[in-house]
Amino acid sequence: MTDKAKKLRGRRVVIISNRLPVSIFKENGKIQINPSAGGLATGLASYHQENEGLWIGWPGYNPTTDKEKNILKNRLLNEFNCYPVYLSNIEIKKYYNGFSNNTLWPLFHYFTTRCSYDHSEWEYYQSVNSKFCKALLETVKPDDIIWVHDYQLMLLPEMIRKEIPEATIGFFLHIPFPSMEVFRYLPWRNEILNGVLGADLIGFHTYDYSRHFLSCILRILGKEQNYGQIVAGDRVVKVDTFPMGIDAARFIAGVASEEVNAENDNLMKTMKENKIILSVDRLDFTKGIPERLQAFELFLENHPDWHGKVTYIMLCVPSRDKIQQYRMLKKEVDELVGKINGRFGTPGWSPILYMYRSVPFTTLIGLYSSADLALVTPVRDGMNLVSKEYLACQGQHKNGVLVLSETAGSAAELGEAIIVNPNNVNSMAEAIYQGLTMPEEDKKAALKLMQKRIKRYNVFRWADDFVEQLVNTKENQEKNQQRLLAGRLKQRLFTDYQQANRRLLLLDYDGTLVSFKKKPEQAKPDQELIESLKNLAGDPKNRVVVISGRDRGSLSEWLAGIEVDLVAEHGIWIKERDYPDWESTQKGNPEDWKSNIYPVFEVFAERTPGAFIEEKSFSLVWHYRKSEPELGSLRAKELMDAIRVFLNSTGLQVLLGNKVVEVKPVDINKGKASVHWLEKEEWDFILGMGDDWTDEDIFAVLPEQAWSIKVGFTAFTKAHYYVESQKAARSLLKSLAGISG
Ligand code: ADQ
Repeated sequence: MTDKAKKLRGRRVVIISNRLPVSIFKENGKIQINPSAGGLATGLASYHQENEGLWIGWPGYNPTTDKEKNILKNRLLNEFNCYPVYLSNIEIKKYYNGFSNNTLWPLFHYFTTRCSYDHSEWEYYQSVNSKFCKALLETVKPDDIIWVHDYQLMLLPEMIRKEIPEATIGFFLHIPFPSMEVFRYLPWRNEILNGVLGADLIGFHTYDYSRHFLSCILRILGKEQNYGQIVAGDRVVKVDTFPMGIDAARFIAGVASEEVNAENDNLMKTMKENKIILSVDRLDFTKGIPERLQAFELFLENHPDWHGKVTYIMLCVPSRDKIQQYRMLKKEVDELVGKINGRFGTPGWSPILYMYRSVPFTTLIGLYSSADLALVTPVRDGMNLVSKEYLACQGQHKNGVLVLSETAGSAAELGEAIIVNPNNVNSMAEAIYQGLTMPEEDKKAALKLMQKRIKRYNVFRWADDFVEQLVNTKENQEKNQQRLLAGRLKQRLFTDYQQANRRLLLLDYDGTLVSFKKKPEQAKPDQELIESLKNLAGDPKNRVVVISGRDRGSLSEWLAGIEVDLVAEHGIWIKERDYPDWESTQKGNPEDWKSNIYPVFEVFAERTPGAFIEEKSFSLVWHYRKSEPELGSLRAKELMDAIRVFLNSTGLQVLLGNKVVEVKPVDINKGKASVHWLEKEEWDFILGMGDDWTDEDIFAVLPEQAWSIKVGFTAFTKAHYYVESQKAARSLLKSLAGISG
């Protein structure tokens, strides 16, 4: 058994994408089904066959009767392991041409002025996503690994999660994920983000797209990330980068085939000695076709010695031609080609050979392998498989040069290409010249390096990597799930509590007993909390200690009249319930060091809108909860670096808390304060609960059998258990307060 097989343990991978990897057409009244030729389709289809999985999607063809629908469904299932989702004409219009291709596609490619924000199209997008969900539910098996693909189905992961909470779900986006500044234009941005967060693993082609997504999650949904991990309810969702590869071996083998050699011979006869420039794309405004034509025109203008010696073969696949903007682009491209051929062409030479159609695989690799230079210059492209396919086909007949746009995802991997800015027509024209005149040795060296990468990280490695990480993410989630204080575990806690006679409860305040507020002084306890604390503290078997970073004044005022013990400023001040006064655990005059640190805090507060300083008797706190989150955490790190210089041998420490930077004496922490109570008696029930990492010091000093509870999930904590939110922490206390005896 291979490592991969062991990991999957016979589990089926169910791929869901808008289109199935088949083309369907009617010939003499009979339906013909063929595998389709696109990059995603062929690459993933080989993977799909190897794993005997299932592929759910729209077959691109609408049978008119139920009988025909069923026949087609059975054939797709039996011959191709495919399961069709039939879409009506209005659904295709509104969900596919509309919301998918007229809103998400242009927005995600930074063409914000081309976006339409149409509410009825959004409604169809939702209903078609649920149609896909329904289709999945009809055929899914309990152990399946579900892999959702691309921008047409961004709501689907959340929909599946609602129906099958324990499902293993991956999501991969094939197009760019735009920066937050662009994504936030979308009126349904929250719904789209939450939709995707239903997955366990979310994959993008490049690090930049992952970074943009995480930034949107933080800025729009307010969810923090930790090494690409986001807490969504009781699940940790992982975001990572998986640059998609191609089935390189298939292209390499294809180039050597007799059929392709015959294609090459034919082409060479037509082209004579001419150098061949090639471009291959769907006719889409993201592919930069008019800009590329202008660059070629400029190249001919600047280098008349190349007239008659070079032919640009421009292969365009018809795409989305039901959309008006695509029809206009077609017209623009036709006119530009006509203009350039008219301006430079001679009776024996046409500078541009324009083919507007899809071609068979052998013709495609024939062109790839005989082109001296490929112009891959999209203005934006998620990855761009054409660049990789071209390189895979090179080296047998020619050592070709790749001119590649810096805004194609593949530019992150193919640094040895001639990298251009697709809007800079001058530099693209020069890149053409540079590529055509490059010494053979340089071409060979660049090609070798890029080919090595393409062969190694092929589409199988890509898919295996994704699925393996998805399974790992799920396994980690399940381990974490066992620590969630719910069900039987919670019941055991209640029983332990009930049976104990000497109970110690160590409770953090902000984020545990009350939720975070924009201003620290707004976090007063509400009536429900006061009741719970009164009940708990009023039980003679209990000792309840509220351990906080707050100042004495606030705690005394807010918790007045409740029989709790108090710890202020992380342990600088202690107030036992039977004594009227606070006691300091510190000696010395804090004013000496405060006067040095305060001005530094001030400078950082001025440079960070929303940040402010809180002064406590033995500590200084720099708050950034109200600041723009990314700027706030950047400044917090800078501030910590700046402060550390002052702290050498001062007996002070600087700590990063929940949206705060705090400077305080080194021997002060919540753990030390907890020991004061831990050593007081022989407790038979100990519970410590807190949300932030200063509470880790409490968890660290608790005995093994204690109930250490983290509020909110994090992958890194010393606590044995966790509750999912501050609300859950409150409800736990309320339940304990209700247990008598
Ligand atoms: P596309 O925008 O379609 O894909 P691309 O990655 O270049 O872009 O894939 C196009 C595929 O179509 C290639 O496999 C190519 O061989 C094939 N093709 C192009 N012209 C053809 C023709 N005339 N005849 C036959 N076949 C042709 C989207 C994203 C990309 C991302 C892919 C995969 O926009 O950024 O790389 O998905 O994730």
